[in-house]
Amino acid sequence: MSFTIFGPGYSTYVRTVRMVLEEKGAPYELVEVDLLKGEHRQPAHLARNPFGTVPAFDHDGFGLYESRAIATYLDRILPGPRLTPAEPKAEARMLQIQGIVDSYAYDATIRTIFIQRALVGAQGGTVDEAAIAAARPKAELALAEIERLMGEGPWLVGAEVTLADLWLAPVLAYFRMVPEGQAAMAARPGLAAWFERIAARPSFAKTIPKLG
Ligand SMILES: N[C@@H](CCC(=O)N[C@@H](CS)C(=O)NCC(=O)O)C(=O)O
Repeated sequence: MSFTIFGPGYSTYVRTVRMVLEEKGAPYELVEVDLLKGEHRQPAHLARNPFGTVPAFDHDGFGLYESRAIATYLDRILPGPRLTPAEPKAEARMLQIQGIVDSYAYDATIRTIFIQRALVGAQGGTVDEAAIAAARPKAELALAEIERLMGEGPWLVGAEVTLADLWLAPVLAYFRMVPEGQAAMAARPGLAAWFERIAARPSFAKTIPKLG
């Protein structure tokens, strides 16, 4: 079996799919598609994914895009610990947290706050403080909800690591690098403790992006 992920190692969603493969102990190839150079809008990548997002994925000629589809497929076909709970309520909780990350947390924490502070600001551009101010309560609500839903833990959906953990970890890894993320995490000790646990897993350590 040959798995290929197309996208940059610094993308949060690419990292999530890589973490799935690392949790399963499956080898894969990462083919760089650099967003900063606009390679995701070039014909070669649009042929894999006409929406121009990353990751795209290939398994022995079976092409896929959309991280949930890729991760669920890998979880189904690969041996190793299941990353989707069998119990219906736990599975629903996992899907709910994936939905919160996709629909609310990612836009506020990464697309707005992290990109403004860590990319625009760091490169001497004019930081859009109004956009950050508008995104901040949305980011905080998303994290508060995930912490509430997590309950006792130790993982986001109970006793085992699931796709929900792999959805949130790369997002918080970046958000913690900017002051708004540090403040949000300081206010959420349950989530901060969860982050230390997920960051201690080999799947996290093996996928740390090379920045700069
Ligand atoms: N719905 C997509 C979202 C993926 C996504 O937003 N990826 C970001 C990088 S982390 C991206 O491709 N950004 C470039 C763009 O939107 O033009 C998925 O689940 O795979």
